[in-house]
Amino acid sequence: MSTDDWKRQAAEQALTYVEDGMKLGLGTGSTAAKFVDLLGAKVKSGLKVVCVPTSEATRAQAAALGIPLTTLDETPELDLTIDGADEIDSDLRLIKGGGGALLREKIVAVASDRVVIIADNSKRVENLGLFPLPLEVVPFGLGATQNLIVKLAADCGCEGEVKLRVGTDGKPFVTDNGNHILDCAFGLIDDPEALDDALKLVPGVVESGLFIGIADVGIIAGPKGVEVLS
Ligand code: ABF
Repeated sequence: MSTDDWKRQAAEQALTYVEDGMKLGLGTGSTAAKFVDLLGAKVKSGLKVVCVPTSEATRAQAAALGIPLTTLDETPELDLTIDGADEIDSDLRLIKGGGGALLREKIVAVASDRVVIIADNSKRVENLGLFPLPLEVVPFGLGATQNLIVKLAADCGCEGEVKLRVGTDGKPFVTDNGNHILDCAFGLIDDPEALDDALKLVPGVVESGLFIGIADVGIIAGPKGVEVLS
């Protein structure tokens, strides 16, 4: 079995949390995309749901599959969100944002009664931080924002390179919200809560990829089977 199979296994298990009539948040990334594919098949065979996508990419995928879509303006409270992650620890703390959709992902997750994270076992970590922490930042004042991030992170014992993400076109990556992403290679994060609190004090930081106290269930699939964290 490959990583792709494990992503699919986790996505299949997540389907068991979906009930007819639910309002769903749809995540972003290759694992979430597998869930969207499976959901599309269920919708085709009669499942009634209405969904809020967390990115334009997911919106396009879901629309192509005929999944009914809505927005958080029309439907501000959701029953369940299914999304992927870049890292997940045993306390269901996450790093997200490798796909650049962290802001919408967090808004949608927080608007949901329940959040289920699906992943292959390469995402399961003892300590967060090996994956560089993404921060969504406004383009204005980038240099000053970057300096303040470095300073406040150091106060939390986190040091490392803070790099502007560059897209495949060689230009700064632009999120669906018109912002940029800074990838912070701090290494292992001793106190994710303290770092998250500190980063939120930086005016140019729109949102951090640390998702703490947001996920309710983690479904991790790997060579030893499926592990469910809750
Ligand atoms: C989203 O997609 C993100 O928050 C995370 O960055 C990424 C995970 O992607 P994949 O499932 O492709 O590894 O869930």
